[in-house]
Order: sequence, then C-alpha cells, then structure tokens
Amino acid sequence: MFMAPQKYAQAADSGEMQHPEQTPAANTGPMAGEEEDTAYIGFDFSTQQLKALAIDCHLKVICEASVMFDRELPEFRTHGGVNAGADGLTFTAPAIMWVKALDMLMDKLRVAGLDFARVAALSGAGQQHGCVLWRAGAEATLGALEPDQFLHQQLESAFSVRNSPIWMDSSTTAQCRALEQYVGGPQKLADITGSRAYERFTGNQIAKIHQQSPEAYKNTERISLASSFGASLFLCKYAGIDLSDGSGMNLLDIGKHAWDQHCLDACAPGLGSRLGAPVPDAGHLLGPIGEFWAERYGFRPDCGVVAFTGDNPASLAGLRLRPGDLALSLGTSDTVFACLERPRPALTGHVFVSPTDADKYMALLCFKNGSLTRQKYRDQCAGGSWDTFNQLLSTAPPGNLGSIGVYWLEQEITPHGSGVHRRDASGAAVEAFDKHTEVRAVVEGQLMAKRVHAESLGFQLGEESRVLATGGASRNPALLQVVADVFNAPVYTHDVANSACLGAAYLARLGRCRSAAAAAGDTDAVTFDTVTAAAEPFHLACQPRPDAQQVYGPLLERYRALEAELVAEQ
Ligand code: 5FX
Repeated sequence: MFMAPQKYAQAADSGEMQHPEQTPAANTGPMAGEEEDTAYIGFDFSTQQLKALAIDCHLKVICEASVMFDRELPEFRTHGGVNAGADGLTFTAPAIMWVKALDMLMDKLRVAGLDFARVAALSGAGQQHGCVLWRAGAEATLGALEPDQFLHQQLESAFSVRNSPIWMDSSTTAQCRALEQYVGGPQKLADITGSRAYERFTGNQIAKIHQQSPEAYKNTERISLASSFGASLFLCKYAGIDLSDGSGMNLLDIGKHAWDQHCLDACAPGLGSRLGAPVPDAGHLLGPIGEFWAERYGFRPDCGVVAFTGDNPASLAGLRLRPGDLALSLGTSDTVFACLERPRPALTGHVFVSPTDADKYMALLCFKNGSLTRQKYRDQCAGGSWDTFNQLLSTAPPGNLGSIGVYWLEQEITPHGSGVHRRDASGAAVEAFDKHTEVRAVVEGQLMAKRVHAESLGFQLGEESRVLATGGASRNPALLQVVADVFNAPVYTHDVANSACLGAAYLARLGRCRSAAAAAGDTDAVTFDTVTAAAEPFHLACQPRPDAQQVYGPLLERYRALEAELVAEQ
C-alpha cells in the first residue's frame, strides 16, 4: 500500500493516527517539606559540555545554562570535550576542566536569575564510565574550600591522574580479556556485573592505570565516576557511587548491590577501599551541601545533595520510562533504553540497576549504525530527500515481501559485526535490492535489531508497553510507523531537550521529598512516580497496524537467525 507522507499528515490532522494523548498531567504542587517556590537543580557533566537546569515544584523548567568545553575553555585544547591520544585508542579529559566549567556555570546560573536559596536539593548526571582519581589528601582540601576563591584554583593539584579516562577510550582490550578470564568467562562476568568486559568500563580503565602508572595509583585515595565526582564537589567530601552508574564498571554485582570482590581483585589491589561503598538506593540523599556553596552562592545550608547518576540512567529518569516501556533515541548512533523487571544479561548490550528504583533494572543498547546509515541510503536511493525516502519506504509493504537486510556500514557494536548483507524472501543472499525494497530493508533491519537485542536482555513487550521516540529521526512520521509496527506498540514522542538534566532534577526531588516523608514517619509515601506525576505528558504519534504481529513475528525470527549466522561467520 502506498501512502505518501502528505497522507500521514492528513491522517494526523484528522486525528486518525496522531493526536495529542495520554493521561492529563496530574495537578500536583508542593509535596511534604516543599514551599511553593522550592526549586531543584539537575547538572549534567556530559562529554562536550557541562549543563544545568532548574525546575520548580510543578516540574516547570525555570532556568538553564551550559558551558561548552572546547569554546569556553580553549586552554584545555579539547576537541568535542576530549583529548585523543596518538594511538587512536586512548581518550581522556582533564578533571580540572570540569571543575573550571562548574565555576563558570554557577556564575551563569546566578546571572540567569536563579536564586540558590530556593534550591531544596540538587543532583546530576555524568558521562558514564569515565573516572577521576583523587590524590591522597584531596578530601581534606574539599572540606576546607575557601568561599572567596574559585574551585579550580583550590583543586588544581587534587588529582593523582590529571587526564581522566572517558567512555570513548578503547585502549584496554588486554585488561578486558584478563578480567573475563579471571572471573570464568564473558557470560559469567555479564551474569555478575550486567555486561561482559568492555574497554570503556571503569574497572578495565583502573586496571590499566594500575599497570602503567603504579605510583599514581598508589597515591590515589579515592576513585570517583564523573557522576560521583560531581556530587563530591557539592558535598565537599567524597560521595558514594550510584548503583545505576556503578553498573557501568564491570565491578558491581548488580543483584547484590555491592562490589564483587573477584572483579575488584582482578583489576587492582586495594580497589574496594578506593571506591568506597556504593550508595544503597536510587535517588539517595547523600547529605547537605558543603559550607563553601552556602557561603559563596547563598545556597541554604540544608540544601540536599542527591547521588549523581550516569547520563543514560538520568535520561531514562527524565523520560519517566515505566517497566515494559522502551525509549528509542534516533541520533548519529541509535540508543535504546528499557526498563526491565527480570534482566537476562547477555554478551551484547548492558544491564544496569535502574536509576529510579534499585529493585529494578534498565537495559542499554548502543547501535553505531544509526542516522548516518539511514542518511547514506537516503542519498543513494532518494537523491538526498527525506520526502522521497519516506515515499519509497511507504511504497514497499510492511514486511518488505520477505526481503531483509543487515546494514553495518560502520563496525557495529550491537552485535559485533560489519558489512552489508541482504536476503530475499527465500533466504538466499542477494547483491542488491530495488530502491524501495532497499530503503525498507534498512529501516526494518535497524528496528528489528533493536527489538531482538532488547528482548535478549530480558525486555518484554506487554499490553501496556509504549515506545518513546526521541532524537532527530523521531520527527519522521513514516519512520515512526515502522517503529510502531516492528514493536507492535504505540509510539509516543516528547520534546524533552536535556533529558539527563531533567532526570537528575527529578531525582533531586525524589531524594528530598522521600527523606522529608521518612522524617515524618511515612517511608513509602514518596516514589519516583509520585514526584514526577505532574510532568508534561507524552504525545501519541502512531499506533501499530492491526496485522503488525502477523507480519513481523516471523520476520523477527528470520532476522535473529540471520544476525546469529553473520556473527558466527565474522
Ligand atoms: C554508554 O555506555 C556510553 O558509553 C555513553 O553513552 C556515555 O555515557 C556518553 F556520555
């Protein structure tokens, strides 16, 4: 059936396929312990910039600010916020740059009119996996910060390793293989920590530092993730590592919520004491903000610091994903997050403790071949026009009459594979498809991969499941219809910019309100759902076709088998 993009628009206008929907936002105002003007801040120590956003107790954004590392801190000579090593594998960023950016960001927030005395609690997100090594004596420095000086002047020599390894690093293959061998193989490691060994995961990075710079390691009194590093700056003492972000280290037993001694031993001696105990629950109130902040910026002395988490977990919180939901971020590379009740760690993808409820889990899958691959086929088959691409997509019927393809133009990480592989309806390998079959095979192949890998990690689609699409391609209705059909679930969109900051601000509210309720003897009154009930609703973008399961059920099985065959061959 051909359906031109205009038809989709008409259908949307007539309300047939697309209408603003979802339960109306709950009209909640201040909760226990809040005033009408109470505010929360969420920070995001991300790769290219440091961002912050403040919300009021109606969850409305009242202030935003950011500092771009390359442009505003050129003295650190970063490119995209990172320094690349000559080997092409090593990627670092100077922790002192993040500190200096925080000095600048606080001034921007003040200039933007944020009254810090309104802030009842703050939390934050950080790029995952990267770590900061604090030199012996650094906690004493943190505890004695002078309010009349910048943070960066006082913390210049607080780090035993100046350049922190970050998530883009892939220089630790030897350490990864050693860790997997030490614990009994890659699946065993995944069963304990939620992931097989990955180069960017912090345990492997620490093992490399210990092997290559033993003196620096010896002189390290504490190791933080980017997230707990941010929290430590505000607490003016070391903050524990959040369970969800700590799941990206290959060190945490995600079932027991404790460091796994075997993994610690495999990476470096004395590692447990350098990491400190992980924080016990999601949205955990660590304590009040340090005196430095009250004196320098006018924070109230009882402003709470809630454990910072990773940027992906914070985004999951910002999107308020429920069990059975799946978020699809369609960007340069595509990312999938999902809430899991019963995880099944696999050799592909990651299982983390959930950032919003530590009894649950989240899945994270990164697909390198995302937008750039779609664009390549737009250029090749549709003369560079998304309209023509959508028309071609709609010309081929759902299920593509049995033709499927795997388009790993870049070396794919989910799963590990490369090359372009096409199969016709009989399963025979073919060299080429006609244009409309090619376009549909690209889109269906990418989406089937997401469903197959999410399900391999324990994700289960249910009656109530929703797919939440974000990122550039989530504005393409033809593509969203294929998402709805492949997942056999309604697709929603949401214009949340800065979902990590927003999620962190929600977690700040959770930590603060839960502790106020507990102090009043009502420990169970506050959950992540109650503190976010007033958030902006999502918008229904499209519903699956009635025959979606019939069409894609068998195709998904064929896709799964094809991927397995290709991975085995490579
Ligand atoms: C997730 O595992 C990643 O490595 C990245 O998404 C980083 O968190 C980006 F900051």
